[in-house]
Amino acid sequence: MKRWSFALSLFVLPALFAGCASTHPAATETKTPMAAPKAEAAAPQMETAGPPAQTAAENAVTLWNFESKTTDGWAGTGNWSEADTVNDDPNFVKQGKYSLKINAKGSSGWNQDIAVNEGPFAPGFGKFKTITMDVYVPKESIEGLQYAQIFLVISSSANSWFQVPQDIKEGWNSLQYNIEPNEVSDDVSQVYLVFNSDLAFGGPVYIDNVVGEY
Ligand SMILES: [Ca+2]
Repeated sequence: MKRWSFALSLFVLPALFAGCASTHPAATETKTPMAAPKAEAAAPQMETAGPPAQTAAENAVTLWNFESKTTDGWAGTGNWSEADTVNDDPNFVKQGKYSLKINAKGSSGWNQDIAVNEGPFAPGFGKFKTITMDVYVPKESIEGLQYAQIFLVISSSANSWFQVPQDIKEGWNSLQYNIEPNEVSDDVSQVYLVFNSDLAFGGPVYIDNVVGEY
């Protein structure tokens, strides 16, 4: 929650100070008297946000970690409507107590119905440079497959179908999806995890610790 409020301040404050000639924090403070009244009201928030050194370290937002003991809005559609559940087996959790279990058994080829999220989404979603996540693939889920991938697909007004693929292998995978500039705007409507494989998955895949970085 702390990160969320901080991330919010990252975007609110620059917007409030947009009237100033410079966005440098020191320059902004000295120019506060020239700014509109609402800019003065925002000054105490800037103090709680801390010095620039902390800003650099706090450039990530946890998007989904499933510690709410829910799927955090992830669900399958159509024939896959029962595919997404929350997992509490610690063997398949990277952080905390819970992860997302996607039952991919029988999924073959391109499957964009297996995991869809319609929000609400974290503020500033359109400014992420990367989205990372930890994925656990049990041996029996992927055995015999020549290739298996999870595409991250982000739908927004900038691009209704921005997609990035990543290969997955048996065991833990640390996946990083690079977001191209101007391909995702803040008005995200859906995020998909699209499964793609040559043959059918034999079981579930677990997702945890999905993080967006600016
Ligand atoms: Ca977790």
